[in-house]
Parts: sequence; C-alpha cells; structure tokens
Amino acid sequence: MTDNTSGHTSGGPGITQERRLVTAIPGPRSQELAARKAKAVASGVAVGLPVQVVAAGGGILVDADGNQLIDLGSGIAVTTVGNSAPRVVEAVTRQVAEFTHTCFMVTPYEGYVAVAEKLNELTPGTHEKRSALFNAGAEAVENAVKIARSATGKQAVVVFDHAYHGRTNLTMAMTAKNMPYKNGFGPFASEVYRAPLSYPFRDGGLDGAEAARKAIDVIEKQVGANNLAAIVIEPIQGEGGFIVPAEGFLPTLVAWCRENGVVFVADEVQTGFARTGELFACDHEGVVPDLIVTAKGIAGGLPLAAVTGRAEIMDAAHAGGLGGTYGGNPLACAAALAVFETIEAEGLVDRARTIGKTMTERLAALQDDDPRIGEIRGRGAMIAVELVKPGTTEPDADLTKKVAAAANAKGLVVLTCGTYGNVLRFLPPLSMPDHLLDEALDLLAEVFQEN
Ligand code: PLZ
Repeated sequence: MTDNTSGHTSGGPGITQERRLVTAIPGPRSQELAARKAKAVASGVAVGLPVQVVAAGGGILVDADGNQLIDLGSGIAVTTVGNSAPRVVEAVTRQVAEFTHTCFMVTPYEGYVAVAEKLNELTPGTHEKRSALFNAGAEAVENAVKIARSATGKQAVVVFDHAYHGRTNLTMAMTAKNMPYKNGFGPFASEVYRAPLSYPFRDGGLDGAEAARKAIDVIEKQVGANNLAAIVIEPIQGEGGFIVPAEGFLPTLVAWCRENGVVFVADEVQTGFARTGELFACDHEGVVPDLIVTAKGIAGGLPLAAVTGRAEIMDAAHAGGLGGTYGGNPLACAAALAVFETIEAEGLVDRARTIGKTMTERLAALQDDDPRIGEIRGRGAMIAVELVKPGTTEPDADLTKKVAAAANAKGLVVLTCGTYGNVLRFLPPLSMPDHLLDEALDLLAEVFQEN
C-alpha cells in the first residue's frame, strides 16, 4: 500500500489503510450472515467476532457493511506477510492456472521440494536436514511424534502445562486445557505426560535452569528417559497465554534431551516465520531443535504445515509411512515460496521487532497507570497483557472479555488466550502500517480507561 508509512508494500487489493466504522459492530449484513451460520454451521465451530469479511490487506479487514477494522490477530498468526500479499497472490494465481493437484506421493512437482529445501536452509542449525509437508499444525505435530517414535523406538511423549498442540486425538491429549479443547472428547491417546513449564509471572520467578530441573525431575521420576521418545514444546506458548519461559529453560531441556537420547521437538506453529522478531522463536536463545514443526505463517493463509529436522531422525520412518493426499499442495507451496521471499525482501524480521518495541512501550505506559495489567510479555509482533485483580496475580477473565468486546466495538480485532482466559494478545500482520498500529494502541488506551 502506498500509504504504508513503514515503507512495506504488502497489502490487499487497494484497501485504504484506515479504520472506518459506518455501522455498529457487527453491522446488519454481518448479522444476517451470523443468522445463516447458526442454521448451517455446527455450533461447535464458534466465532470470536462475527463480522463478515469481504476483503483484507495491509493492517485492515473490510466487512460486508463497509466497516474497516484494524487487524491485531492475523487470523491467529497466519497472515504474517499480510492478507493478499502481492507476491503470494501472484504466485498462487500462476500456480492455480498451471495445475492444482497431483498428490506429491503419486507424481511429484518442484514446489514441494523447493519448500523443503528452503525450510532445511532457514530453520535453526546447520546440520543435514529433511522436511515433510502436511496441511495443518495439528497434523504436523502428530507426524513429528510418529517420526520421533520411529527414530528412537520409544513411545512416551512429554508436553507442558498450558500447552496447545491441536484438536486431533493425539494433539488433544498433548493440549493442556480442558475447555473448550478436550471436554467430552475423550478417550485420549496414551503415553502423553505433562511437565511443569517455566512461567515467570506465576512460578515465583524461578530462573530458567531451576524451572527446567523441576520439569526434568518430573520426567525422570514419572516417565523415564528410556521410555521417552520426544519432548514437544512451544518455545513461546501461544494459546496457553504467550508465556515466554525464563532464559535458560529451553537450552537446559535441549541439553538433557541430547544426553538422554530424547528428540527435542519445537512446536513453532504460532511463533514461526518472523513473528517473534527472529525467523524462529528458538533463535532467540540459539536453541537448535532436533525437529521443528511449522504451519500458520508459512503460507500467508493457504493450508500448509511442515516437520523439518535432522536427516537421520526424519529418515527413520519407512517409505510410505508419512504423507497424506493434500500435504504440500502445489498452491500452498507456491504461496510458501512467496512468503519466504516477502519476509526477506521486506525485512519482516526487523519489522516484527519494531512493531514489538512500539507495542511494548505503549502497553508499559498503560501499565504504569493501571494495576490490572499484571504483565506485558512476548517477543516481536507476538505481545500479550495478562490481566489480574489489582495487587494480586488472581486472573481477571471477566475484565479480559470486557476489554476485548470494547476493542471490537471500536473496530479492533483482538484475541484472548491463556489457561485462565485472562490474556489479551496482539498478533498484527507485519504489513501493518505504523499509523494504524499507533491508532490501535490509542484505542486500547481508551478501552482500558473506559472499562
Ligand atoms: N501448535 C502452537 O498455536 C494452532 C488454534 C485455534 P492447526 N493454534 C490456533 C483453535 O482454537 O483451533 C496451533 C498452535 C500450536 C499447533 C496448533 C494447531 O494448528 O493448524 O490449528 O491444526
């Protein structure tokens, strides 16, 4: 967009980069769609903000009533390069006219291999790597576990408190939170064990090494390294509340995994691809995972996910043991290659850092006057505030709901998260122009004043 003050060019088809409210949110057309949705779509599929989106780009979502909302969600960390980012549109348009599907396992094509090559190059570590492509984060997490089991001949998997890994049967078992993810959907997969996480705001400020020792103690006493195939962890937790573990937590776990023949799997589904101000969140502490799971930001909204890792581990599964009809679909691969190019050409890793700095400074100023903001945390363009009863660490989920609803009414798309439902999270597209980010933060300040 030409009026993108950051100088970046990602953006939808000529959408003016301004917030505009012409009706209440949701407007009449959006409400009509909501009524149709209630009759046609299973109610288990819930909607956060029922506006009917008709176009999106830069930092804006346009709805069917002509409202323009500022997007602080990126469709849950997916449209990192922006919606309808020009390179993605061009690449997918070209590919859709050439061929749409062959199934890579039947007759291969270059896009899949090119994405694998690029992932092998970009992910942490200089060792020999292989990749396999899938459709969604949960499917890729499941495949990482299959691969780790195959490589180690062991079965147990350790995950952490507050973890989110998906909604399939195995990943429900790996996800911590009962409501809404697991309740009534059991029985769950076996051989999944949970260890305590480093959560500086709530664990008394244990340092990273101490918190890791606690987790390792649970693992050694309750599981045993000789039974353990993999530790799977989000380097910064997403749905669990944007929890950044204390420095040293991840490196200590990695070292223990290396000593004990356990595969260390980083679930970077939410944190990957420039989001946190590094290409991957593991990079902040120089952590080199054995396997890294990616999805979301990888393909600008087209469904794609991947497992990338050490060649000897990745190649352990027998031929035909990994795959799926659509995994690494040609359209999604074309989009991913365009995303990698966009991140580099537009300096989006730096852009995420700049956005993070702006958000953190502005939110810190709010916190100075508002004791309900217990903590501001996150990295890069993945920032959250945890809301509490003043002077305590008691979660305030009601306030969080109220604040999110008030922000929505002002034309801001914000998301909540956290085990206790008391975390307001911000995941703007990196194509967000500065003036919209500033406006969003002004509006948030108003919202906190008014609620
Ligand atoms: N691992 C770390 O964040 C998806 C889920 C939204 P899929 N997070 C958003 C919801 O309520 O369903 C996620 C994640 C991490 C795995 C996943 C799963 O990715 O692409 O949704 O399967």
